[in-house]
Amino acid sequence: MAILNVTPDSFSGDGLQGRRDAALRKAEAAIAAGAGILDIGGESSRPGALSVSEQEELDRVIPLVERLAGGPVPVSVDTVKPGVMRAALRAGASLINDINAFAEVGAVEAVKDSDAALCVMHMQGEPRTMQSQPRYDDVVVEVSRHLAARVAVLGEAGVAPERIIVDPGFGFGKTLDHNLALLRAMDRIVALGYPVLVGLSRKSMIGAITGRPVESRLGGSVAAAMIAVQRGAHIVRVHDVAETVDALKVLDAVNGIAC
Ligand code: 7PM
Repeated sequence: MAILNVTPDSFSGDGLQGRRDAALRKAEAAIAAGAGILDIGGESSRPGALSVSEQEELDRVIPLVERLAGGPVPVSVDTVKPGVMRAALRAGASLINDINAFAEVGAVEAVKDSDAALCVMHMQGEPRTMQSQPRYDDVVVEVSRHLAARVAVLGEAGVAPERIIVDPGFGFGKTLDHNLALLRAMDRIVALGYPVLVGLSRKSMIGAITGRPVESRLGGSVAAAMIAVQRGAHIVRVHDVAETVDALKVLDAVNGIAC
């Protein structure tokens, strides 16, 4: 899954249309590099980030979804807003990726009657404050329970289990130790019985381990993606598609899986 952010901090200068054009070129490059899903996001979920208005997020994201849906790879939209979910589905999105696990009022309603896949992610707290003092008695148990509870809410609303993807939410209200515990226990997230998506690419845990700034975390990120897949993750959300695809081809070759 290739990350395509359409936020002012992700592309420098030249306004909304320039950012959309840059994102479109990036999407084409990601597809050529072997991405299987494009994940389009219009709101930065960086810890401490300010939220954007619904109209601004729609303006950033929907034209891109319209351009890319129906193309060679499915389009995912990374949003917590029910209005953006509805518009994304109308524009042809195949997956809604909600870091808030469809907990916003109206989010379940917005997605339940579509046939899109739904990614349910674990987060402790909210993006603005989640990294201040994350605390768990047992991070693996608590993340698993929370994911199962959110999946149950979707099921009660009539969402077929085949539509669900779960994500432990690396870095979302978690210390390095919490993130490492979750990566070590990937089999227990997999045991929930749904495809597992993980986002480790360039995250601060990679910085904490390697001592490198965000622009120098390629090697650490590829290693983390490999480990997650080897331990059973199905989808890796990454910035560096070509390098990650190469690494996973090596893994598949060793494991005897043709690709
Ligand atoms: C700044 C800090 C900007 C962190 C962006 C982020 C995930 C996600 C994100 C994830 C799923 C990033 C995050 N992370 N969606 N959206 N899983 N499903 O590093 O881990 O891209 S935003």
